[in-house]
This record gives sequence, C-alpha cells and structure tokens, in this order.
Amino acid sequence: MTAAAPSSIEVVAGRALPRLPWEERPPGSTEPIWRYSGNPVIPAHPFPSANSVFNSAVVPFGDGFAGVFRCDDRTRRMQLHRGFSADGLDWGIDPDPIRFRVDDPELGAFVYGYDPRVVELDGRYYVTWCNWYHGPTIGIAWTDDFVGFHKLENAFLPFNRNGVLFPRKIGGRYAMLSRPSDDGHTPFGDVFYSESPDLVFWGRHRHVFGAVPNSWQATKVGGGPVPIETSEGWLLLYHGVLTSCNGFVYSAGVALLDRSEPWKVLARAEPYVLAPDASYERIGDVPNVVFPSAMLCDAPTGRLAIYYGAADTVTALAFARVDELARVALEQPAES
Ligand code: BMA
Repeated sequence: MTAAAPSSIEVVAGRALPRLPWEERPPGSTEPIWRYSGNPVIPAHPFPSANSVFNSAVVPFGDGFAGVFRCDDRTRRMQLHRGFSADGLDWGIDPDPIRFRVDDPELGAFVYGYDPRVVELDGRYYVTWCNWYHGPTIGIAWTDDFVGFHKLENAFLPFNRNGVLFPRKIGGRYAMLSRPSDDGHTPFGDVFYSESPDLVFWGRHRHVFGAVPNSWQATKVGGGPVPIETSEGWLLLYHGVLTSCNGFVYSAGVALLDRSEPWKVLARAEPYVLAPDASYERIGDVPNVVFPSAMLCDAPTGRLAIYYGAADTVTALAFARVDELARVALEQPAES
C-alpha cells in the first residue's frame, strides 16, 4: 500500500539561499539524489596534516557558509575543524583544530570528536558530535561566529552516537535524535528521540525506528543531517548499515516524522536513496560508505545540497528536491 501523496509539499519556515550550490539532475537520471559532477567537494588532504575530511556539517553563515569538519590527522586522531566558504564548493578549512571553551573542568580534556552536525537554533549555532567521555557519547557546543566554541554538558551517558538536534523547540523543548551504541563498531542500533528544557538535561526518551531485517539497513540506523520541516512532516535523511561478508555497507534512507511528535514515523521508504557506487564512495579508508551529515535547503524552491562523507576519506556533495525525497518516503514505503 502506498500512502496518498499530497499535490504539493512545502518547506516550512525555511529561508531562501540564493547561493546554494546546485546542479540539475543529469538528463536521463531517475535517481532521487544525484551527485555533484565535481566530487569530491573536499579532498582528503586540504591541509598538510590531514589524513581525511569526511562526515562534516555546513550551514548558511553571513553571506556564505560555515562548517565544522571531521578531520582525522596523520596520527589518526579524530579532530573537529572550522571552515568557511562563499559558494559551498570551495572551502577554506582551518588547519588548527577547534579548541572548545569548557567551563567545568570535570568534563575533561578533549580526547576526540567526530561526525559533527551543526544547526542554527535560537540565534546561535549548535554543534553536536560524537565526543569521548569514558567512551563515545554526544557532545554539544555553541558558537556565534565559528571562532569561539563553548562546550556544554554531554547530552547522554556513554555510549551514544549520531546526536542530531532539531532546528526549533518542539512542544516547548529542545529535541534531539541519537543512537545508543557500544564502545566499538556497534553491530546494532535504533534511532531514539529525547527532549530537554535547557540543552543540559535530557529525558522523555522515545523510540523512533530501528533496523529492518534482510535489507540495506539490517544492522543499524542513525540520524543524518538536521531534519527539514515540511508540510508533510520532518524530512529525515539517515544512514542504514548492512553487514556484508566484506564488512559494513553504509547507505542513506529517507523518512517523514510527525511535526509535533517526531518519534512518530509517518512514512519511511523501503529502498535506499543513496548507496555507495562512485569510486570515491567505494574506495578509501573504509570502503562502501556514504554518510550524509548536512543539508542546505533553499526553502522557496525546495532544492537541497546534501554533504556526505564518502569512504571515510573525502567529503562529497549531492543534490535533491525536498518534495521528491518526501514522495519517495510516502510512495515507496516498506510493507508493514
Ligand atoms: C561509524 C562512524 C562513522 C563512520 C562509519 C564507517 O561507526 O565511525 O564515522 O563513517 O562508522 O566507518
């Protein structure tokens, strides 16, 4: 059964982004997401100490864009770096990692950080990432200018990954998706929703969705870019993992979540919308990984620029339209 899709699906409360990087879908393609012809948009070594730059987050900032980038260095330490771009394509990434200001020394020194997401919320930019505190958990920090970063309490106990803040309060509270994990290459994982009155204390945890047996998302799932609010629900791009005889394969799927109770899944597509195929997605430090972690959206047109890590080595860019992605979720749902 397919749900009846409405004739128009609009972005709610988004802004116009006249400088959004964009290419039209190539002639003859029927893909819901199509790749930038200049990929990878950020190479593995944009500065000499970088081993790889991937799974990173960008947002509109000033007249252009800013971002927080996962850069693994040549000791293979996982660091977070700031970067700026006028056009979303040509990025200047600071070779020095971000040094977070931490008010409470009990939070400990920065050990590692990876897979950041960035959201504009209440007039500030908030970064969430996988932060070491006796194992991986969700770090949160805010910045006004992408120069000074102020770290808050970790959101959850270890072990947790893929913390994704919603871009507004929901039901009067801040809202975050996360994926409880173990301290290794977790062979399980469902997406959960949590609320907070103050971005410090998190509770009212709700299950959102889990892995799907015998599919591209059979092993685990985790939130991707910050969700986009549409007239049909929150548009969520997420990653799903299959365990092949040669290791994990990371692909991307799409779902629509209820606007006021986002732990309720309105629609979820059965097929993936992006899977490793290009050489830079299949060959790298970890082969066969696409890991979407940011989306720029031009609200009036619904055009999307999707940034994703490829093979844990480079950052790639792809394009889609909000209404078409939402329709994939509505019109190609899994049998229930
Ligand atoms: C996950 C995270 C991601 C990475 C993926 C594939 O556990 O570490 O950063 O892209 O594995 O290696």
